[in-house]
Amino acid sequence: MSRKFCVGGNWKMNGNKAEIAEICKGLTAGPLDPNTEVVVGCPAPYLSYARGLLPASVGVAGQNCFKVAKGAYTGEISPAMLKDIGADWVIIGHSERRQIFNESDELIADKTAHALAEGLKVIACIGETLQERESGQTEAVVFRQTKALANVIKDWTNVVVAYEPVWAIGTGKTATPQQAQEVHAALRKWFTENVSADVAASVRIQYGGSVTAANCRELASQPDIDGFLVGGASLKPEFIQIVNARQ
Ligand code: G2H
Repeated sequence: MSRKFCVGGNWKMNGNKAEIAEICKGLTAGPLDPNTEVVVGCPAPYLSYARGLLPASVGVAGQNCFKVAKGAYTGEISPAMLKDIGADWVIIGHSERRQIFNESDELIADKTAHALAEGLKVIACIGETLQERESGQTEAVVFRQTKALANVIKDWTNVVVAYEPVWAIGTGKTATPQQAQEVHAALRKWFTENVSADVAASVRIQYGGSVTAANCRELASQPDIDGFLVGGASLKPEFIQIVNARQ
């Protein structure tokens, strides 16, 4: 089964109107590989602004959402609100949410279930810390995180999994293509054994963690890497080269 390559930009808490306009100008000029699905994760206050500046072919994602539709949850944003202002995706469970904001596997699963029920597509992030990798727990950790998602996801069509080893995030330390491929292949095997062969063959698994124009091609050539979630480099013109990594 062929999986459409999918590259997400995760701008994190960066940018202002002028800078976002510049990034959107670059994405509009492209050229972007038509065989790659492109999504940008924009800070919530600028989602509508970015949506207005980007071509329709580029999806716009929130970087977080809450697990219910509305109510007394000061500071939170619901999937319905994201949809209402033109976002079609949301990034959930990024390691910065897990580590800085103490989000648990269960909360991330609840958010994912609700976002999907509201009609958003989800980039669901998983990944091990350096300590977990060094103590040989990489698979156990990513399987546990994926299992929490699988407990609530009935239909994986609108889910992209982003494998982001925490030790490679924003550190300039990329996983080698072999290290990334090894975990992606293990995840696909986990899907075969715990969800279904169909989902294992069709679910897209992005790699994230210090992806750049310089390292994206070799990573993109790995059979189980179906795209990237890109932080720092998504704020720069080189993001276009990353989108086009398979060309
Ligand atoms: C990982 C990634 C984007 P960076 O957080 O999700 O960021 O590419 O800066 O490591």
